[in-house]
Amino acid sequence: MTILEEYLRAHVPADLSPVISAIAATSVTIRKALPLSTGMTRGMNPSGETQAEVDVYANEMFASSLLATGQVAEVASEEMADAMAGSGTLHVAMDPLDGSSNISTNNPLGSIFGIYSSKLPCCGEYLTGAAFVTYGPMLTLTFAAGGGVQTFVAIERGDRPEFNLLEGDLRIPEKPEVFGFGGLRKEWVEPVERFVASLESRGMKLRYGGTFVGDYNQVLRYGGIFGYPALKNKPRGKLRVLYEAAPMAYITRQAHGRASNGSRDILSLTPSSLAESTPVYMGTESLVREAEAMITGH
Ligand code: FBP
Repeated sequence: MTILEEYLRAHVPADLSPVISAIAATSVTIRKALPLSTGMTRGMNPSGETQAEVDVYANEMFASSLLATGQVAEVASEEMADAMAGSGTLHVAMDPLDGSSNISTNNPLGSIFGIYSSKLPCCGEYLTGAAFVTYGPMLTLTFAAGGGVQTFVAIERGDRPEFNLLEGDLRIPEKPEVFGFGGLRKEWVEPVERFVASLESRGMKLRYGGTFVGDYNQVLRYGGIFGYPALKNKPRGKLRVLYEAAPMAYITRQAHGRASNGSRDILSLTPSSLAESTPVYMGTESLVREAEAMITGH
């Protein structure tokens, strides 16, 4: 069994490796804290969403462990208005706890990280690595650092779990099986309504639980498409470019899929603010290109 530390030493650049290691170690702490903090706070994040207790806790834990690596120049977060400064050269943008509104229903949760080589906000093409943690039946860490997509699983060994390779060089299946689209159907723009109806008519299975990470794991495994589309009342959709869409787009590209805002590659977007959002369509390349053709009309 390949363990994470071995893999990082052999395959990941020396500045990125401690960052991935810190994410893995801190995810174990977050996992343990989940049952103890299921409440909501009175606080609001910069996107105007009520913060769950665990949003605030996860933000503090990940920010301090990332800065403690000495490799990080700044940490920006969905839960903070401004980035925190550090002494390194890498720029990390994170969604410390994705889908936190699902904690009380015990649905899968996630944490998402984009590791950039340029000051934030910046274009997705400056990503040098990306990672996401899934808090589900298993605790898994999926990441890409230029050499394909790897998934490691936490296995209880002694007092601290060890991360072992679960799946190497993940490729999104070309034969699509599942789809999941967020937002209220009555709010979808017309081309999206038509596109989803065509997926249903092809007998594809609906998989939507309301956590980006949990839902996208299904697409990465079975092939298909995840979308949080442009809405009639929210033409920029809901998911944030820097913290959510671009890091998952980086992993999608490394897994030979495609990630789009409906007309162009999400990694080509340059957000003008830290919390800027974008419509998201990602997964099996052929399906995403089909969605783009319907949305752009050509
Ligand atoms: P946060 O919990 O990080 O704010 O994430 C947003 C999110 O919960 C995604 O995980 C999910 O895909 C989407 O919002 C669900 O939105 P909706 O409830 O509108 O379908």
